[in-house]
Amino acid sequence: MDVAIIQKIITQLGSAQHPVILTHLRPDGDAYGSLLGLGHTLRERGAQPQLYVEGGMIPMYRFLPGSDLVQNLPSSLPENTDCLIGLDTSTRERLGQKTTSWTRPIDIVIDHHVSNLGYGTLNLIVSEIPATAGVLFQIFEIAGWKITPAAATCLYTGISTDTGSFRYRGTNAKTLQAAAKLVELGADPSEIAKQCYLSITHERHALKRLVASTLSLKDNKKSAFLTILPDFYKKSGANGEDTEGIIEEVISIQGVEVGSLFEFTQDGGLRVSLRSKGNVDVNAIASSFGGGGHKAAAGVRFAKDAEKNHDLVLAAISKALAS
Ligand SMILES: [Mn+2]
Repeated sequence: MDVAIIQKIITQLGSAQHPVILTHLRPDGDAYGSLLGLGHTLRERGAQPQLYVEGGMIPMYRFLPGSDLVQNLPSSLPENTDCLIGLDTSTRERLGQKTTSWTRPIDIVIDHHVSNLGYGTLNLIVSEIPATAGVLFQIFEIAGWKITPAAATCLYTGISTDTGSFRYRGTNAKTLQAAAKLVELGADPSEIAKQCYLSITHERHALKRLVASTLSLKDNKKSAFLTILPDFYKKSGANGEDTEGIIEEVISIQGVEVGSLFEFTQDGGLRVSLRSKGNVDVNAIASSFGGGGHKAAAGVRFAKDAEKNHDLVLAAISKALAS
């Protein structure tokens, strides 16, 4: 953590009256948790933050306190904006198509993706902390800002979901200390776990079953992959956001070192998610195709040549497993 940058961020965040906070497309628990965790904390300090995300709030995370504060991305930035913040988002494009026409630069980027090159005026990218919500927690601690029970719940949710419920490599004593503090401040671990892990919809479960039936294994059963075809959504009644967590189905298999999920999209594109138990760096694989993420969890999207790229990614995984 770069102390000088943190102090600058604290000064700028602390003086903003009308900050706008953004996060990435297809938001997950850390995206929403960070967005709302920062939103609550700045509101507590008297500011009037606007919280935007492409598509607004998805049903699964509506349990988060203040979820009605999250709005769909507007086509233009409010005129009184005095600080523009991007959270948990590794590239400028991932903040959403609509934001590309905004002329204001991103003032502050706070993230934990190792692939983030820093597209903000101030960039705090801490890849040793396994969730952006955890980076925010550290900032609030250093600043001495009050973390309300609502903010604690949102930050805890971000840390819990991005660490796979404190299971992934990268979870360390500091992660658990942050989680413990957030529980002391009002986060309820079992209620959050119930909402995040024990509340999947029947549609999502139907999609999971369809996807699980596509399981293929290769490289001596060290590589396992799943496929999503466009008609799976119609068959299951599920939505795009319901794919979150499906990849756990493959990486959870004994002996599998790399799990991948290939989603063939309606427009002929391909979305690839990669997970590793830790011996293979999937960020390196994703980066070689223009994607990125973390060592144990990464992704890449292709606009075309879905079949060809599917085979190329599988070949890259084989090569990494053989080395
Ligand atoms: Mn994250």
